[in-house]
Amino acid sequence: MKKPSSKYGEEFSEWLDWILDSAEIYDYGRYPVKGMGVWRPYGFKIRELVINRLRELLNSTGHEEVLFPLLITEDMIRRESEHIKGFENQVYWVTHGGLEPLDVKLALRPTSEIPITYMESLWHHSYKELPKKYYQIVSMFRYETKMTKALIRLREVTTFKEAHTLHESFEDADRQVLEAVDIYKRFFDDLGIPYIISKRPEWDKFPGALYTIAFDTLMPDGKALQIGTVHHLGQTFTRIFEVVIYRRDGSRDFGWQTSYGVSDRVIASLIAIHGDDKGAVIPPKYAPIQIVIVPIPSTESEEETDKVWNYALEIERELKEKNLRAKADLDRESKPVDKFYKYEIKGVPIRIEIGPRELKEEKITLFRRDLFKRETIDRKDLLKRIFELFDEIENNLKKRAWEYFKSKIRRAYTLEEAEKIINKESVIIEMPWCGSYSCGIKLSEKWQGIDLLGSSLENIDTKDLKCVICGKPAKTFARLARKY
Ligand code: 5CA
Ligand code: ZN
Repeated sequence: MKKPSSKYGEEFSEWLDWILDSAEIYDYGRYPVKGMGVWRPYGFKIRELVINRLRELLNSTGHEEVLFPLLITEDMIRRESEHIKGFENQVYWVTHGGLEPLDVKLALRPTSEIPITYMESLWHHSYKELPKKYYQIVSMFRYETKMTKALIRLREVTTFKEAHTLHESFEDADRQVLEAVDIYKRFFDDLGIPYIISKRPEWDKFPGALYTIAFDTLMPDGKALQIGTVHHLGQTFTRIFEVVIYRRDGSRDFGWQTSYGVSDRVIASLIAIHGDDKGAVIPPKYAPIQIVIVPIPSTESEEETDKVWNYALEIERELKEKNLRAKADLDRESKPVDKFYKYEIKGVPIRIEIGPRELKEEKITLFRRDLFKRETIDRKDLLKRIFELFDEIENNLKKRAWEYFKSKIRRAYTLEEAEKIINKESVIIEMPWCGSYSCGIKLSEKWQGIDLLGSSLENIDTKDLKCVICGKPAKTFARLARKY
C-alpha cells in the first residue's frame, strides 16, 4: 500500500489504512465481508496488552467477568420498545438452521443489556447481593449504514468490552457512573489518549438510557471520535424483565442499572494519536516488541560479523530475562537500514544498534523512536537506561498528545466567532449555552456536518456569559465538532 506523505488532515484516512497494513496490525477491506477485518499477530498482541490493562482495572474495582451467548431471541429483543427502535435497522438476524427456517428468529447481539437483564431477573432478588458489576469482552455486531472504517466503524466489533451493573437505588447507579468515568480516565491516561468528557444531548443518548456520558478524542483529521460511553439505564430494562429487588426497608422495587463500553476504537486511537508520518509509535507498555536489536555486520571479516551476531543474541537474552519484550533481528540477508525502516513503521519504541565498534568498546547505541534520537551508552548501564527511557518515552507521548489535543479545543462567545474558526480548521468548539433542548437542537443544526457532542461534565464558570442562541444566562458550555 502506498505511504501518504502525512498523517494529518485529509490524508489521515489513508495513513490509518497504510499503517494497519504495513505494520501488519489489522487486515481490513480484503476479507470478503464488509465491515469486518482480521487481527494479525502483531496487532493481536497490541490488542491483548490493551485488554489486559482493562481487565486489571475492572477486576480491581469489583467487576466480575462473564460470558453470555451471542444470540438473542426475537421476542426478548422486542420487549423493550425504545431500545429496539434505537437498534432495529442495525441488527443482524439468524433465520435458518441448516436448510430449515427457524421458528424463532435470533439476533446477533448489538449489545447485551437484554440478555444480561434477563438472567439477572433469575439471579438477583435482594439488596444484599448488590451492587453487581459484570463485564464481558466479546464480538458485537451492528449493521452500520454509515461508511465503515477499519477499527473505527466496524460491523463486527471484535473488542467490545461491555460492563453491566445492577443496583438497589437510583443514587447508587449514579455513583456507579462516576466510578466508570474514573476507570476510563485511568485507562485512557495509561494509554496516553487525551479526551474530553461530555454529557450527550437528549437525542443522542443510548437507546433506553436516562443519560449518557461520553469520552471523545480527536483524530489527526480533526474529527472527534467517541471512544467510550457510560449510561445510566434507570429501570428501563429491569422493569421489562422484572428484576425485582427487596430493599433494606422491606419494600420491593425494580433494580437500577448502568452500562459502559469501549471498543476497537481505543486501539485505533492508540495507534493514530501517537504515530507520526513515518509510522506507528507504540508506548512501551503496549508494544509487542519493546526493544529491537539490529546487529551491524563488519566490513572486515565474517568472523567479526559472527561476533556481533553473538553480542546481539546475548543482549536479547539479558533483556528477556528481565521480562522485557526484546527481539534480535538476526536475518543476514537484509540490510540494517531496511530493518530500521521496518521496525520504525511498527512503532518499536527502542532500537539497539550494535556493530564491531560497539562490540570492541563495550558500548551500545540506543535509538528512540518517538524523538528519532540516538545515544551511545556503556553496556553495563543498559538495563537502567532502558527503564528510564520507557518512562521518558511514555511521558513524552502523553504530553505531546495532550498538547495537540488542547490546542484543538477553542472557545467562542458568539456564533460569528465560532463560524470563523469552523471555516478555518477542524477543532472542538465550546460555546456558552443555556442548556435547553431547543437551543441545543438549533446549535446542532446550525452548521452542516458539525454536531453537538454535549455539555461539559465539570463545572466550568459561566458567570456573566450568555447562551449564544437565546441570550439567556448560560448554564454550561456546548461542545461542537465534526464527528466520526
Ligand atoms: N451497552 C452500551 C455500553 S457497553 C453500549 O453498547 N454503548 S455504545 O453503543 O455507546 O457502544 C460502546 C462504545 O463502542 C461506543 O462508545 C463506541 O466507542 C464503540 N462503538 C460503537 N459502535 C461501534 C462500531 N460500529 N465500531 C467500533 N466501535 C464502536
Ligand atoms: Zn439558549
